[in-house]
Amino acid sequence: MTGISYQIDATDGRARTGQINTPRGEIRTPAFMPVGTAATVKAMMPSSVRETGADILLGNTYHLMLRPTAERIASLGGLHKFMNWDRPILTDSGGFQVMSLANLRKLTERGVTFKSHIDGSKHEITPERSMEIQKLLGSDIVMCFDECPALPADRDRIASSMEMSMRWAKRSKDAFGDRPGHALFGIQQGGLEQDLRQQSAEALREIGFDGYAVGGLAVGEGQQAMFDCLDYAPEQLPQDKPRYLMGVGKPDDIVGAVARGIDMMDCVLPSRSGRTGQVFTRKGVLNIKNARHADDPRPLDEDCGCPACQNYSRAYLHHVFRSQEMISSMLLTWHNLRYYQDIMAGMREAIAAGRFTAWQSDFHSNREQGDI
Ligand code: PRF
Ligand code: ZN
Repeated sequence: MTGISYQIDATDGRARTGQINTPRGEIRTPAFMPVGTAATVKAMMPSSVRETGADILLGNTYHLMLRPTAERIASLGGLHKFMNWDRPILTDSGGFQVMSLANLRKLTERGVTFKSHIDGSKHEITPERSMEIQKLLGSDIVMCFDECPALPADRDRIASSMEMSMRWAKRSKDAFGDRPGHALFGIQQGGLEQDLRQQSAEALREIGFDGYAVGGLAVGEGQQAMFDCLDYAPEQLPQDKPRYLMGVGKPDDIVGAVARGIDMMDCVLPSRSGRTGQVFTRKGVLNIKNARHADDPRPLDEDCGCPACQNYSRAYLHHVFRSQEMISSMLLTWHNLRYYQDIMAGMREAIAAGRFTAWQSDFHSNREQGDI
């Protein structure tokens, strides 16, 4: 029915490795999806994003419907052609971005109305309209239209929000219909309440999806609370379908999530940090703006194969960052995305070999050495 299949090749503890097969190519899991909000992964050519090891990008309904509009992208041949990325694209459904970015938001059973953060114009997204927009974009993996409160929030608020998101999930599925070659993912909500997460998982299973996201985390609860939730949430979802943790996270969040049964993630952190001078390395985080890098001939990370590390010193990267040269964003983003993809590749390999526990110990001990 979907033309998209998921196959688990190996498991190690609760961690899994496998692949999602789509007509636009395979997605090796666990997968990290770079964020291409405005039809670009900022500061990167699509070919470079591919060179970092990405199999799939994330795009955003909210941003693209406002500018340049989904209809314009459709008339130009769809998002893949528009941005020159021919591999899979997953699109988020818009509700989460409306709640974090838009003005004068009004949430009703029907959907959400809001004013654009760009020009103040008025818009509405309903589950039906979100499915229509994601279809116009030509998204390969479509997300249900959902909603969630920032944490901490009252249990009553979390429960009623989850229940509405489950009604919206049904409307999303009905509006999505049958689209061979395209997948629709449900999104579990329920905050940090185990019973609400269970109810949400049951509602989604009943409707039936091609994959399942854990939503409503990384919204202010902190890493330990998120991990406590991930100790049960993924196992409430079907075993034989991909599980996607939305909007996560830092490198250690990603490793902890994979250890708890998550197969896909996305986050702006590696790309956004690349533009603010924050660099992720095997030994931890450094800020290239810091004066201590001004005379340093070493690469960012001795073990990284990216163009920033192969061809440039920390001193050069410090200089171009301080001079606000565009190549600074380009090189630092490339490095951070490559580092994230190297983590994913390392985890896939370790899970397949049954040595994921040892891999995690190495990952953490490398980062504790200090003196980056
Ligand atoms: N729902 C949707 N998108 C999201 C989230 C969610 O809960 C999150 C939560 N971390 C990030 N992006 N639709
Ligand atoms: Zn590098």
